[in-house]
Amino acid sequence: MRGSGRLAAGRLAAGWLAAALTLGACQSAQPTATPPIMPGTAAAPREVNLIAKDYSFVPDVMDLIPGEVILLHVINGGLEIHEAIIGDMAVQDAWEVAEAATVGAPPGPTPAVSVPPDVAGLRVVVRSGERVDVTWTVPDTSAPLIVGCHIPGHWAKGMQIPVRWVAGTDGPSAPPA
Ligand SMILES: [Cu+2]
Repeated sequence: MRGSGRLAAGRLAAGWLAAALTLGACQSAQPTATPPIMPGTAAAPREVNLIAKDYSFVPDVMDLIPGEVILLHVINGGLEIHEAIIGDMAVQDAWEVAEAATVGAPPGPTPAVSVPPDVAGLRVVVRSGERVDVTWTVPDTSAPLIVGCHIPGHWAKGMQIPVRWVAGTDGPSAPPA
């Protein structure tokens, strides 16, 4: 009996391992489409989680609805300071250049780092282990936007993900078609 019990336990463990491997395979595949989401409003912002690690973002794409209001939670699960800058390529370039000037200064961005308002985008700086919450009105556009980190060297290490524009549902109050 004891022998067969061990065998059963072994099979169970193998099953869990296979399931874990399958999950791992799914996570490394292309980003999957999310189910329809309701756009956030000023009264009820939609919550969006973004995790910064050393040196990547999770998830690897940010789904946003043009014009909605979100409550963005940026969580730093890494050991280094990170930031999330949301904007187009001009915004990303501006911050990359501005923050490169901080190389050699004490760790982290200094208050002196800034860019012209028209290329500022949204910037959320988060220290290791911290979470910063920001309410933000998403631009009403379909132009390409990127989420990037420009702490010196981080962009080049892969801290950049695209915004994927999605169509929100009209919600339960939608008029009948
Ligand atoms: Cu970073």
